[in-house]
Amino acid sequence: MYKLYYFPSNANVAPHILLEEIGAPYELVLIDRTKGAHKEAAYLQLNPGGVIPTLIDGELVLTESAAICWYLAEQHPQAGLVGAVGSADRAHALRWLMYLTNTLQAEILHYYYPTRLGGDDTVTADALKSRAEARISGMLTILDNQLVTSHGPYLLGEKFCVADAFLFMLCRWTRNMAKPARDYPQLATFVQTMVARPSVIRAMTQEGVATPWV
Ligand SMILES: N[C@@H](CCC(=O)N[C@@H](CS)C(=O)NCC(=O)O)C(=O)O
Repeated sequence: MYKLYYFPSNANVAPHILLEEIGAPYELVLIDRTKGAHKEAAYLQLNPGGVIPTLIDGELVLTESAAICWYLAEQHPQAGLVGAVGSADRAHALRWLMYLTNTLQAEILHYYYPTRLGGDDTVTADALKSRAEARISGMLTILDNQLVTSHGPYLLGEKFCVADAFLFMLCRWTRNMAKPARDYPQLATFVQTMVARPSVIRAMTQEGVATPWV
């Protein structure tokens, strides 16, 4: 049985949705960030960076949310979360998953943790935060345009893929920004479609996340 270490609404949301899509048995293990549990020795042995999430599958200990998503999709081909090896659909699913994790997710982390880059000076932190928000806006526009290209409601078109769970998680993280993902025309349809998916409803409810989710 899979074990997913999580904290509500953290980077575990995408793998959690995919576990629900797949229907495989799994256990959720709360890592209480409010008590610093993600920096305790026992968790650091699993996840040396002390970040959430971590997936356990037997002997395998896997960190990095996007890698966990990809692993789950590959382990359960019947769930249809990635196309066949060598297919264009698979290449595009990986392309968008990579874009989301190494571009948009990275920038969102700058928005939430500006002092990590700029130190404790509040003027610098505010400037970094606002710069990050402007860059995030450009990235959301690229994603919105992709949903035009694919004809939606998902990144690759009518068929839900592994990257859509990740996109939903990041859309949620923009919810308090001046122009959140839900205010972009195609992303608005995307998030509405996602919040109606049973896998999303189950994952968000299990994590105890209050509505509205995005
Ligand atoms: N690249 C990592 C980033 C994970 C990450 O930053 N998780 C946040 C929660 S969303 C965290 O644990 N932050 C605690 C910290 O940075 O100390 C992944 O995608 O798994």
